[in-house]
Amino acid sequence: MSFSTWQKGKGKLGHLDLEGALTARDRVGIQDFVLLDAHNSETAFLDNLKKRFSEDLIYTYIGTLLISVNPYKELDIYNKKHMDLYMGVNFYELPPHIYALADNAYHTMLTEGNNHFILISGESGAGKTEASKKILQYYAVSCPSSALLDTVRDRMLMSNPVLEAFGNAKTLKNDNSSRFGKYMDIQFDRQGDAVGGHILSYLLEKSRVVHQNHGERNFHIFYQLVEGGEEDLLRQLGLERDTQHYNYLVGGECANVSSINDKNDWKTVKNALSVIHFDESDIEHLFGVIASVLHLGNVHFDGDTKGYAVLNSNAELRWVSKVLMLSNSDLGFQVMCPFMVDHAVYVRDALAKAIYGRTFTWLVNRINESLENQDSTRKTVIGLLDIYGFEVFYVNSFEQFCINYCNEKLQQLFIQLTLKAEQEEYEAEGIEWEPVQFFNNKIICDLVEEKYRGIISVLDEECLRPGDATDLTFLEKLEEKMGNHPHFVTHKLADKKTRKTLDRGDFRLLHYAGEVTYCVVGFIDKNNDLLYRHIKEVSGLKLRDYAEVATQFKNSLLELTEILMAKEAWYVRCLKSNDNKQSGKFDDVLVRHQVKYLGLIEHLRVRRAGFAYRRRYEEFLKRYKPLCPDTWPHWRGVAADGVETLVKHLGYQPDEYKMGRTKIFIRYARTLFATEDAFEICKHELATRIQAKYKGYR
Ligand code: AD9
Ligand code: MG
Repeated sequence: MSFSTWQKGKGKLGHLDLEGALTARDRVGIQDFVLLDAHNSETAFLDNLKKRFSEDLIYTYIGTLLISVNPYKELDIYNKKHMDLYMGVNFYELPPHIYALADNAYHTMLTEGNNHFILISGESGAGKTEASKKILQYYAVSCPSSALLDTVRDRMLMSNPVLEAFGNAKTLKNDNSSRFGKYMDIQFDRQGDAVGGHILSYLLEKSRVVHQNHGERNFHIFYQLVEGGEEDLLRQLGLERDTQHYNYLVGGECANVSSINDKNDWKTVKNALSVIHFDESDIEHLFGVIASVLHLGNVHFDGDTKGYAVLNSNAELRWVSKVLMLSNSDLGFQVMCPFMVDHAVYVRDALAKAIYGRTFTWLVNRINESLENQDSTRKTVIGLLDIYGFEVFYVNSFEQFCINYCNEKLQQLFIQLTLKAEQEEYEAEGIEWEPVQFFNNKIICDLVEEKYRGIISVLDEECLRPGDATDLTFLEKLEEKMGNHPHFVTHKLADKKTRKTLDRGDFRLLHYAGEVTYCVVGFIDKNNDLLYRHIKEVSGLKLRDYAEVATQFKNSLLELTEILMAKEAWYVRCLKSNDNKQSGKFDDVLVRHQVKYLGLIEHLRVRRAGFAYRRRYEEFLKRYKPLCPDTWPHWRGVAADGVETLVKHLGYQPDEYKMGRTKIFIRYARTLFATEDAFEICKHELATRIQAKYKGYR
């Protein structure tokens, strides 16, 4: 809004016709739910989303929260032209876009000098990773630039294809599903240049290396290497150009996927590695490790007369030693203690998983080294959080348990930062308030993570208990401890009707996003993540591996929560439009379910009844006092009175703001934008006047 419009509208800032300002293309549906007429009705909410979706308008706001509905098709809205359009423009001036959110976070960071993070959430396949890539691209292209910084920026962008190759895989939900959690800090200097970055990764799904469910694949990098690797490289690594040749690649029976071009992706990854500054020997080492895993998977054991494992052939193991640059004796052709065949296979798989897991950690560390900013001057950051989304399969195991627990934690963070904190602040500030009811999923977080009583504690106890602990004894312990919990049920505890839907080895959790039935098989083993001592010595792995996986994960999520709580939050809530990855299809039931469990209607209620913006009296007055002759250049009284004088002069209407104990609360973002515009003009006019005066003196 220009200064003149604002002046004309003075006295009725809250009643401006925002719809008139929308582009013609955006007349379909309302671009901010806060402006929707039908009060908070779920049906009106869904109708609006659907209407917009049918016009390829996948983004809608609730205030400053961005909802994104996966279109499953390429839209022509992510180009340089669009980036330029959204640069430095306020939320309400253009149709909603992920660039608008990225830009607003960036400019707030610059003006306020504080740290921010963007929480991207939604279930598997909803579009989180795509959203995070678009934000990163926006910063890379739009922020000021210099030759030196271009290198940092290129590296930041190129870290994506590398981490996706090693950490993403095709699942039944998503052809490019993140199988690790990722938090990336982008560091900016005072001028707003992106000068460095740092990545934290969370619990990689290592079990995928040795086993894939039907219709799923191993991590992309294996197929990329086999399909796209140069002839010389494959020869050097002893690999065949045939994914079907490798046991670790055939489990899911779907090596070829129409949406994935492994050959091209190989080139992208190779190029990305060189941008990140991997030299030839790093690359040789890296793919040596990947090849070693493929060879390991082809190591076969026969049983001797007593059933002990005997190597079927030495050839594969020789290749493992060669590509890992070990001597043959290191990898033990003569195993010290005899294993039964099953046991030998188990040890082989454990080694493959450990090697891959360590390589992934090494890769993240190397990327971090290349993104590190040497300059010690003060920097502010925008953190991007893109984790694996909530997922439910036909069979759910330890991995889904960890992933879904992580999603519970993020939902809890969202609740704490928005619904709960918001309402508590009104109370603390003495603002009249009608509380909005919402489902608080803390009860489920506690069920999983509470010390001594939670599922993770029970699991650890079983893992550490000497003797005969098994997955089933773990389940029994759970039944003893959780018996009456309203979000926990097993075959034994269930009523007659529910019992039919559960096997004896299952437990079911009633998550915030829906019910998930977990099969306990493998929980103890995966939580232990044991590697035999002598194998660790050979592979240089440390005994630190002996730590309970779920507890480590829990602690890392706790640390993450602390990192995030110290920053200002922005939210992107991604919705899946349908379960078949079909372009342009809007499945009402599926979307309604997500809208419900993500608490979007509650969020809208709080937003509507609440205030878009608040600022301490002192800060508000300091910034805007030039806008009123009574407060400029000094206000000698109490700050709150100064603010009251100032906003009355600006023509704020009584419904537009409230005076709290320490802060002013402004109901509509547009009121603040108008004030901000007036401030800019005022600054400009002041500067022009000073210049003119100066000229006059000369
Ligand atoms: V998971 O939790 O990692 O399994 P994500 O990350 O939420 O999941 P992802 O971003 O990978 O989902 O999106 C899944 C697929 O949806 C992509 O591969 C695209 O084919 C498609 N997608 C998502 N967002 C967009 C978009 N803005 N435009 C076009 C999109 N296609
Ligand atoms: Mg993802």
